[in-house]
Amino acid sequence: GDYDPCWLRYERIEDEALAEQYRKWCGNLTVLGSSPILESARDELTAGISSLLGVAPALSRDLRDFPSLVLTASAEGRGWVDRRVWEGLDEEGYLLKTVERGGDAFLLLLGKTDRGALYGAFHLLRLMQTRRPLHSLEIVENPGNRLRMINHWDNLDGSVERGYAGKSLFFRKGRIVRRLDRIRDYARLLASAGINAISINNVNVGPDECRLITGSLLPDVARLADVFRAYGIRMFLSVNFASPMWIGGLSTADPLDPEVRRWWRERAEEIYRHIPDFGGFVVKADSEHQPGPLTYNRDHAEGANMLAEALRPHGGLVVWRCFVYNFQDWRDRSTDRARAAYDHFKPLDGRFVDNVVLQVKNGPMDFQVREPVSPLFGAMERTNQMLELQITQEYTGQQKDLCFLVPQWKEVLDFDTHAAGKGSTVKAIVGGKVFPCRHSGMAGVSNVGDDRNWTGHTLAQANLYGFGRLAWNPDLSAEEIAEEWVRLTFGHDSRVVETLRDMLLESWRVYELYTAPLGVGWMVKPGHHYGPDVDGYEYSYWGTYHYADHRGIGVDRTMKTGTGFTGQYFSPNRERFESLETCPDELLLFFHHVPYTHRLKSGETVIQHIYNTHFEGVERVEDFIRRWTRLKGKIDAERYEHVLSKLREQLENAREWRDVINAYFFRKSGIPDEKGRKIY
Ligand code: BDP
Repeated sequence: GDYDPCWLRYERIEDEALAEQYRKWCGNLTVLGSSPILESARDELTAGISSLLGVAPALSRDLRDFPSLVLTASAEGRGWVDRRVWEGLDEEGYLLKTVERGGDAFLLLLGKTDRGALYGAFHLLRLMQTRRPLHSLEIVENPGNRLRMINHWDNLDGSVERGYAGKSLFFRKGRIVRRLDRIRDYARLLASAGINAISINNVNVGPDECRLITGSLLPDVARLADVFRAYGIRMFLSVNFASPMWIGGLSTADPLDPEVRRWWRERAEEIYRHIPDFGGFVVKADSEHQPGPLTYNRDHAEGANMLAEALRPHGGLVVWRCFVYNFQDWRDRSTDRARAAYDHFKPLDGRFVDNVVLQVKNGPMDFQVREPVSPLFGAMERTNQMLELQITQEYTGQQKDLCFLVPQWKEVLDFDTHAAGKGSTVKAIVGGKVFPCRHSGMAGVSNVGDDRNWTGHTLAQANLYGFGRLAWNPDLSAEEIAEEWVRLTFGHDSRVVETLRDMLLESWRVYELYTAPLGVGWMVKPGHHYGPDVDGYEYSYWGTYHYADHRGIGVDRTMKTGTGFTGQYFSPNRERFESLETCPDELLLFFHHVPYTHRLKSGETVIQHIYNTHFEGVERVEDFIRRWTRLKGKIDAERYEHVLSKLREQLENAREWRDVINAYFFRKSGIPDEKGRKIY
């Protein structure tokens, strides 16, 4: 197609000696078994190998044809591996192994199921793309999370809520797109990164989108589901809790009403007639004007369980979001939005049936550049939980500014909740390793659209890739993922690899430097959320205040004098955040209201820290531009110029942030910059 292949470029390997070694393993591909997923794997191997090595593998279905590469999930394949290894493979796991056979050897690519084989095929191609040796392989892989999901916020009219990369890939003018070739390439990209579930429509479900679960659109949804299925990806839909009223002609959506229950059961039956392996529903209920069970004096468990019962006979899941809070008056300090999810859901632990999974945003507020980890993780030991991350950069530069989010996500995943003692990290909890749970995993809000490069900023492709890789293996480091992505996407020139890898790894911190300071968040323009607005939400009802005055800034969320939010954490996190002495600098203003002269652990005062970081943030973006320009000629002109223009845009943005934030705090505090720099 006329769009970017992203990390599946499969550029010809120039090193002839290496290509020759690879060809030895890729000359004859034998596929044992057949299914749409195995066909996808075979096609990917064929295309990838042809493109990387310049020769197509000979295809066969017969072992007597002297295979060099065997792709299978069959019993025959099992015969070549140790029983314990086979039993250690999860449903989606796989093995890449060199098998000696009568003085000869071949490469076995064995999945526990066809899906495993597909992931194995992508792994093999990645080894070649990153120039790794293929001899004496013995690689065993299992996914670290069962659910590895992408949530789209796409609307039927083709727009994308918080989308920064063009229009929806799926929808146009109230219908589902007819041409599916690009969807197929999207499925390839997702599967190659390990994604196995997708919800295609916005969590804010309008009347139009309700039609997705009716006969008028289900046949088209089913066509999309077919494409994704061939890549091991299950289709989910977001539903509106009031659908029985909006499209069912009922006068209520009360989850305990028998008519309402019947209506949902019938919907489920019809959906499964079209999509036999339908994944289930994603639900945003009683949140930001979306309807929900609370209207009927029912709680979230009653609401979620009702939908779960309708899906249960078919094997479907309810992904119920915990992004729930009450709108608040800024004059009323008795409530705190950060507390809301925990206050709503923690008391319901144990009440959700086992095909409900609660989806919890990484932080207690809303995808800010810096937030503490949500205290809900690990707090509901008898409830399925999954983590929600925002790949789309709503609050982190909107795919104009460079912001590689994997380092942030790593901090979230590695955070120790202490829910069941030391080592109860978020990744262990959502990986289902701390408390027994049937469903768990990770979801990411998509950052793609129909732009030629999929993500607006070409370098934002790394966030999509990184999300998938982390969902597959949360133990990968940010460095590994960054370098891998650069090699796949921009090749192996060492200057390119090092520069780009380092820029990615630094970029989140740089973005943080020039935006809202020390975890206070939210100093963004209301509505679209790009660029600074110092008092943007300060006197509104969204519950996102910073409380800056002439003496100080920050939100007191302590148990002693504040909202008591710190009390939602397990010890010792609770004490660590509660105390000014031990609260980490970068989260100081999230937890404490302090004077501008308060000294950070770094030794700087808060006000001097604000000035310094904002000057530094701009300088770091200038430095990005310098480093990037040194890559001229080493990267194709189109992508080189594109990234350069994005970086220049970012510099404008960073300057605006610096000047507005510094001026605001200078005027509030009256304290001049120690270094005498110009503050407007
Ligand atoms: C916020 C977005 C809003 C979403 C909401 C959500 O601003 O557009 O609908 O999250 O997650 O970050 O439901």
